[in-house]
Order: sequence, then structure tokens, then C-alpha cells
Amino acid sequence: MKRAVLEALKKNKDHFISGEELSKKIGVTRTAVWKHIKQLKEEGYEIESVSRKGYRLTKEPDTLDANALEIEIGSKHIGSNIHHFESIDSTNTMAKKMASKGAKEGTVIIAEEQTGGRGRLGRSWVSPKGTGIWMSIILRPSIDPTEAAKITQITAAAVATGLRNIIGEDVGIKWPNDIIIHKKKTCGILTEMSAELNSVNYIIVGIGINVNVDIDEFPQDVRSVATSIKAYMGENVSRREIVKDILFAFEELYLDFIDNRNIEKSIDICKKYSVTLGKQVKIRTKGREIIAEAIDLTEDGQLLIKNELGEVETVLSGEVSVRGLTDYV
Ligand code: BT5
Repeated sequence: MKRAVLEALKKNKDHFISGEELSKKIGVTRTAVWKHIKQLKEEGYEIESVSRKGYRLTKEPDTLDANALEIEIGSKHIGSNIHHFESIDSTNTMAKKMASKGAKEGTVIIAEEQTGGRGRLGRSWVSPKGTGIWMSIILRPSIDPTEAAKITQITAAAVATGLRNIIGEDVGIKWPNDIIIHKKKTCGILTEMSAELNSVNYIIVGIGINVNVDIDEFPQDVRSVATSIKAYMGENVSRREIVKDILFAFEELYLDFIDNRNIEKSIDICKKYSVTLGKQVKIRTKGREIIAEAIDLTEDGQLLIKNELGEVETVLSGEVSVRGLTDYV
């Protein structure tokens, strides 16, 4: 019911809507409407109320509240079902739990804070309260497990597209899973999978974005490699707008992959915004370290490199340092 009140207020932002109209629309008493309005106000919504005119929504808080997000996203697929947590160990861990209990594809888990945010290979992901986007999407694609890395590329393309809408052209993709603003990491992607030999049970794609994080909140080692959108823009940016834009872009690119077996568009975006291609790179993969030139992405999203012996090889995943960009100098 609270959701219905919020939805009606959001749709009628430009004028007052009376308590009576709201109660008729939603099918509850005027007292119930008033209670929901009170609750929304407590959650940070600013609602003007004028006697004989009614209510008008004047300002929304930048929470990632599931009701507000679902209303705004309006998707039947990715983001149609959102679970919002104030504090959680890791949205990826929660997504795995939910997926193993049957949560449907497109379910999104989002948190204001993670106390045990995870990066790749057991590394940790710093996720302070209320200022970032820490979210995971549950996917159930009918693909071969060997294709899972494509999901990371689709996600990188979607995040870069969403962020470029808001931030502009300083957003780049560092293969395979980082989004960079002005040479520093502002987003990391963690793709995890549960699979049998030939089939995928589910894939969890975790996305962490430093939106309004103050750089001082990061521990020293992270501070030297990380930035936030706020640090770049000089002002707070709506997390909700970003979530919306990213999920919208993700749905289009992901469904193209699922329905048409096509990731060409995603790979084109990854190439176009790449900060890796054409650069000297140091790659740690499968226990070895290679110095090479990053030449291209294959149509599957693997990195094509030319090693020091002039041999061309493909790399499926790994740690990449880009000369002049990250720690490789
Ligand atoms: C990643 O790992 O970049 C994947 C991060 C995925 C985080 C999301 S948040 C929602 C979901 N739930 C989770 O528990 N995880 C996902 P990797 O490439 O391994 O990079 C990890 C490294 O990035 C760390 O070792 C730090 O150096 C650095 N780092 C940690 N926190 C950071 C932050 N907030 N911003 C930028 N860099 C960070």
C-alpha cells in the first residue's frame, strides 16, 4: 500500500493530489493514506501537505529503497524484483543464497553498506554506508559455463554506458572488470557462478560503484588506486539515477546475448571505451606474469595480446596493470 501511495505521488509530482483521491485510487481509508504519508516522510521523502489541496511530493531521498527503484525501473525482467538491505555482509553472498533457493532471473540485491564486500580472489571490497552502489544481479542463462566471462564484459559495457550518460567521456573500461574514471578505479565487477559440467545453475554479477564516497573513507592502499563519482564531479550524484541507467543498459545488452546469442554490441562498447587496448600491459594469469601489448578484444571478449616474443595469444581472465594508468610503470 505504501508503494501505491508513493507511486501515485511520484506520478503527480507537478500538482497536489487530495487524500480522498489517493484513498479512492488505492482503495484504502484516508487515515491509512495519512499513515503511509507519515511513514514516507520518516524515510526522508519531503511531502508538502496543504489543507483542501492534498499532498505533493517535493523531494525524494537518495536511498536505494526497493519500492522506489522498482517503480522507476518498471522492467519486467532485470530489476523487476529488488531486495534492499541497510547492511549486509556481501550482496553477492546473499544473491547466491537466494538463487540457490530459486530466486528468479533478474532479481537484484542492493545494500546501503557491505560489511564483508568481496573482490576477486578473496580480496576485499570497501563498501561504506549510504554512498555507494553495492548490488548483485541473479541470472539464469542457458549457456555453457565456459561462456560466463562474457557476462563480465556485458556488465562492463552496461556500467560504462550508464555512467557515461551521467558523467561523460572520462569513463573507461579496464579489461576485464574495472570501470575507470580519470585513471582511477570507480567500479569493480565480480562474476560468480554455480554450474554443472555443461550447464549453468545461476550466475551472480556483483557491481560495486563508488558514487558519493569521500576518498578519505578509503584505507590508504585503496585510496591510491580508487576514486568516486563525487570526487570527480565535485558534487553528490543520485545513486538511483545511476542504478536505473545501468540496469536499463544491462537488460538490453544481456537480452541480446540470451535471445540472439549476440554480444557484438557489448564487445564494441568495451573496445570503444577501453583504456587497455593499444597499451603495454602486465598480466598475471594462471600463475605466470606476461609483459605484452594489448591489441584487441576477441568476439568473445577475451584479451588479445602480443607478448615479448612477438607471439599473439588470447587471455580469458587475469590481473592487468596498464602502463601509465595503474601500478605498472
Ligand atoms: C573487483 O575485484 O573489482 C570486484 C569488486 C566487486 C564488488 C561488488 S559490490 C557488490 C557485490 N558484492 C560483493 O561482495 N562484491 C560485489 P578486484 O578486481 O579483485 O579488485 C579488488 C581490489 O580493488 C582490492 O584489492 C582493492 O585494492 C581495490 N578496492 C577495494 N575496495 C575498493 C573500492 N571501493 N573502490 C575501488 N577499489 C577498491
